[in-house]
Amino acid sequence: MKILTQSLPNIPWEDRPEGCSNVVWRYSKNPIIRRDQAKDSNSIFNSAVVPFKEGFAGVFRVDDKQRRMNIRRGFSKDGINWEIDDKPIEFIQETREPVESEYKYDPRVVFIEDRYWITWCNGYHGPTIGVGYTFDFEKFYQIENAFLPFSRNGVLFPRKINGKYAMLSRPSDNGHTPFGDIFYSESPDMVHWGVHRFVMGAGYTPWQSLKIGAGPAPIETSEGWLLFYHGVLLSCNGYVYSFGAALLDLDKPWKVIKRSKSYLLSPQTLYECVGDVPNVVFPVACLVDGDTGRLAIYYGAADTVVALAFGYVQEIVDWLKYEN
Ligand code: BMA
Repeated sequence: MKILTQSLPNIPWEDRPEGCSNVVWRYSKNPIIRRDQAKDSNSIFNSAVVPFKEGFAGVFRVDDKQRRMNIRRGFSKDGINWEIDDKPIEFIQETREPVESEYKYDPRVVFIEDRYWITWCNGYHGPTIGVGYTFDFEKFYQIENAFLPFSRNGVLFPRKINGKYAMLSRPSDNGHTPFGDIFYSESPDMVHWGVHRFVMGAGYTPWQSLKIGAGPAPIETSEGWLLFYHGVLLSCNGYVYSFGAALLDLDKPWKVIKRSKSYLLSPQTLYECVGDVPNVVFPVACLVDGDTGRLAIYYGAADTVVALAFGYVQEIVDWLKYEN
């Protein structure tokens, strides 16, 4: 199998602990970002990171002490210790008239061709998918929302597919949506989105029975796109967020080759089970080293902190195909 991603020798990493047979394992020093690590922050979670210059850059979901949801920039040398800005990102509007943004949350960042694209859940008469970009993490530009409300979990593929930008999304409602399936859409210009296709829906197995949503940008391998996605189960105490993986067809990513029957990670540690929203692991970013296949998955824990988990692309693909 080939992993069609750049090499990243400085990827954060910790070997699988002895005696652990899980395909994905947690970093022993989790959480890596505390809830109060930025000015006025109530919580920092569901945040996106990418390789940048000699280190890493990121866009962080920081809810402040008024409980306003917004996104801030951060930098890190090692991908583990982060400096996060005091204030939300101010976007320069690249639109005919400014796009309303009542709130911003759950960012994803992916490098495509010449710039870092950012998508997030944008408050525009309800949640929908906001889109912006930066070349240098100094100036940020916002373009039109990709979709009508209500939608969440807008996740771009890291390259054009059949000549078009490609995005996964999850149509929703204005509340704590009790349903949710993943769809695929394409665009010639990042503004006009269409050719919508159903990818996969809630159900299948119990951990993902209520709703599902795409996580980090899919990873290209010769076997297909490796997608991590969250799945939600409704218990007598409320929603429980776990995550698993799927393999999508390279040319027609709405065709699912394989899908997790079991979860890869479910809320089990104290920092995943105790916080503002208990029992949530929510992956939004993933670093990959194309040479070794090492993966560092960044996930929000209990809507309060950021944590890190590790794995190998090859092992996860094998697990999907043969074991799970
Ligand atoms: C979703 C989003 C996520 C959050 C999750 C669990 O609807 O709001 O940001 O992590 O719920 O509360």
